Amino acid sequence: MDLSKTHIELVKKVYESLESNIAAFKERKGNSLTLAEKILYGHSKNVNEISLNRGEDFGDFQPDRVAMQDATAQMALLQFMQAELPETAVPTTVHCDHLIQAYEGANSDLKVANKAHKEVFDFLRSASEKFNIGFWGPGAGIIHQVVLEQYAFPGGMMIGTDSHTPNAGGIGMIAIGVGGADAVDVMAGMPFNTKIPKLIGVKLTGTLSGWTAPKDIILKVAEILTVKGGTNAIVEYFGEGTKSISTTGKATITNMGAEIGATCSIFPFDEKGEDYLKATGRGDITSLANENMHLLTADEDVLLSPEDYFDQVIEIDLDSLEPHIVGPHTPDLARPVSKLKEDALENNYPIQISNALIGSCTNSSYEDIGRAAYIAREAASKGLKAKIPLMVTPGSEVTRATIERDGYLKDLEAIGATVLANACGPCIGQWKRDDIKDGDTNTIVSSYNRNFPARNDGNKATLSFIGSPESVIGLALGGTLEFNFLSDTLINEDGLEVKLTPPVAEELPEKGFESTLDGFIQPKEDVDVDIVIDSNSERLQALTPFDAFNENNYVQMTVIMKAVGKCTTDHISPAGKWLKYRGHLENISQNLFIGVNNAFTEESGTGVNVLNNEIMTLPDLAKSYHENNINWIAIGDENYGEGSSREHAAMEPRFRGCKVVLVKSFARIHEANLKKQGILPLTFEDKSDYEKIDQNDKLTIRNLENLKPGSTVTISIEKEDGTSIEIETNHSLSDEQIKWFESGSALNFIKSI
Ligand code: MIC
Ligand code: SF4
Repeated sequence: MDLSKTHIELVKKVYESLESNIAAFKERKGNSLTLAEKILYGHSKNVNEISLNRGEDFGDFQPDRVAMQDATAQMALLQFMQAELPETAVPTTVHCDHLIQAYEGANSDLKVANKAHKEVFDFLRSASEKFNIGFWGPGAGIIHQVVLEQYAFPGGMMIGTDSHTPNAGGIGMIAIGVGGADAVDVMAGMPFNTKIPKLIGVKLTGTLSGWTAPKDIILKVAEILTVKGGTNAIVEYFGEGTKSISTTGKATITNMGAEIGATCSIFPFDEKGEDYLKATGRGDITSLANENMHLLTADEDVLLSPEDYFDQVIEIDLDSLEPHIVGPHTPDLARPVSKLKEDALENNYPIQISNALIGSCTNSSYEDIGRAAYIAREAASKGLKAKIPLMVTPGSEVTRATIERDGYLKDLEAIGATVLANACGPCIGQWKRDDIKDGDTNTIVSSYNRNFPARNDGNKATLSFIGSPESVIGLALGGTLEFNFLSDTLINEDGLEVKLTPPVAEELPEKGFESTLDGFIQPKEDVDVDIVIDSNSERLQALTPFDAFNENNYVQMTVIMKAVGKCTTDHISPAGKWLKYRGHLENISQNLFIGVNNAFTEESGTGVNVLNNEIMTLPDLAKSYHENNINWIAIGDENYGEGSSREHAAMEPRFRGCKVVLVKSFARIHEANLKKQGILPLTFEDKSDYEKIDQNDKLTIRNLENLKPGSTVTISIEKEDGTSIEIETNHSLSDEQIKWFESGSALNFIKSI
């Protein structure tokens, strides 16, 4: 079967089962349904038994597709190989996008990447061939754009080993970011088990206009809900305002739902969706979707009295929404562009911008680049150029070829832009900068989605701000955070004062998209492929199963570190130069906790070795404890593990002897990843107990063999002076997840049944 697209037969089957499941669920609930409920419960494994207890219980779901990107697919496929199955149970794709480093521009950067990562790309290609997985090679595009263009369909459900998988929610799909082990379950034919999400409704009124873009909607939502406000919830958008937003604009919004911790976000299917499906060569799905609109939109009552159906409702008026700029260091630190200057001066942010970047999986659509190109064209005609380096990362080869054909790339190049490969590049630290040294404080602006410290260039002193592509181009022309492109003027090359006008561009290409499958490899049928992993490889390492539960491991655990404040997966296992080791657990463990601010030491990424009181880097400390068979526990603050889906942030501590992670609160994907790998994730019953844990304490948990869903876990803390105290903690393991814990990992459990 052709694996380059979703086949109409699959969509038909999905609509048939949605029809009967939704009817059954409606009867059980005895009430109208939101769109999220329809698609989510419509995909439940057993609609008659699934719990109605949102935000508390776990449920089993059956996704229609799986997608993986190169940096997470390696570990996922290494785990899938252990299941010894001939092929994946549901259609699956692999996308090579994260490993390509941005330096000189698309062509030469791709050549360098193909050489540097040959071993990994070969592994991914042969594993894809063996397990009948569609393979998108380097240069074909960023996973979420390719998925939106080729595979996403309204009413479908997919999981992807990347936190921005919810991008596909823009066309009405429930698309959830997961760790590799969750993907392995589904590829092995098992259900996807997750906490049944709560429902947040976002009502959009008015219409977007002028400089304001879809990005500004999600930046506003992030400001309102904060980085943890969406945890274990689906965000459903509704209201008149949704109708004026293009499908790719909607995808920008659902993509960045990851930044508020949402399980996923979704928009109803509408005319914009139809246009998009047609433009991307999927008119057949449009007709089918139109016949099934009742499955792809919320019930009328929900729109009339949303408060009765959602756990929380917020409202945003698009008529009065201003462009926003967020950052630095967190995506929920927002202000309208008119306040940027004042805020920057007040906080001493470097006013001069060093680089501007547009594109990424979040904002690289035809419309985004079209609006950016409009501003560039106007600027060039008025004698202006970008004052600072400007980089563009297109999201897919289909879009890149189209924007090239339609002259948009030329417009951007004319004001000084460099076009990079169709890949993540600087969004994930794959950016070789020659213009600054490590430690140099500087400001950058991008249209990406994440801005945690060190994320883009590995330099913690870089202050990264995020805005829409149009805002970024505006700032690139002004060159400083002081420039308000809405109202200020610029002096052009002839010394004249000029002003920019609001951008206008087509949502979709009038001449259609360039149709190209460049970089896609269809697995050959009936070919027996051997996957070879060189035992001396630095990049790939076969996995060995983790040990099963042993109660003695939870006695007198040493505290390796106590994270203070934000501790994202970029703090626990950064990407950038470490992406190279994503297929080699031992080598990548050398980055464990390297960005963590530890309460017990001054310099981030360091800890005190209890064996000799020496201060060492946390990865070295973890290694030393591992070699000395010391069981350890890590302590964390709020929203621990925010950000990426990378399961390395759970596998590395597990590999190095971590038994428990105890925090004030968890981000969803990271907590799930810890459970999958056999680490016990616990939260403080009383958050102030966090203060009671000191460097030299020894923590003991007894009776874990009697762990039950909902039971509390008592930890006794033995202090250095011989006294001890007890604290209560909570776990969220379900019956099934307790079995994973007892087996040592979810994978060990699957293999045992
Ligand atoms: C990210 O945006 O942080 C990433 C890199 O895409 C990650 C995945 C990874 O770490 O490989 C994500 O979002 O899940
Ligand atoms: Fe790639 Fe950045 Fe998108 Fe992650 S957020 S998938 S790194 S472009």
